[in-house]
Amino acid sequence: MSSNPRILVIHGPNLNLLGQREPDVYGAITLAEINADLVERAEVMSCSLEAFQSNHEGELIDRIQAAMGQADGILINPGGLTHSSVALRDALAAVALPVIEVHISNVFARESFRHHSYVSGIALGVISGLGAKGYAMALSAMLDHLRKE
Ligand code: CA2
Repeated sequence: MSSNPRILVIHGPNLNLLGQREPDVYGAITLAEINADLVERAEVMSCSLEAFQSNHEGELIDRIQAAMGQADGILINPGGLTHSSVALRDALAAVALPVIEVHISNVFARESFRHHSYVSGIALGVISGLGAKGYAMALSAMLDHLRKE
């Protein structure tokens, strides 16, 4: 593994609304602020980081496929597709990159339909319920993983 890993951060449907709706569940931070914080951290930790958000399952799958050979690890908050998308899981499995799944809210403290994730079974790990800080934790864990490979 190169000492300057390339990290792709994927945000699924509706996460563009962060900071604008439901601050009691998802906090007041915007997606742009989360991404800017991650880019800053990536610079400090000598890696490159690109973030992508889409409300469309097919666009997310296209972006994941394009990461083959272009990224070393993926951090993903699949949003509601976590609980419904076999196709997203298949795309992540196909690119065979290490994946860390992030959820801002604690999905296990919410409705039972949020307790199952199609992604967790192919993920290196899952962070749920620690707010937007979970993304920074996931970045740090991914870099530890890649640098030990
Ligand atoms: O807690 C998370 O990060 C979730 O992935 C968020 C998803 C939800 O379906 C998952 O069960 C848990 C929802 C994303 C919607 O994000 C919004 C953000 C602000 C306002 C409204 C929705």
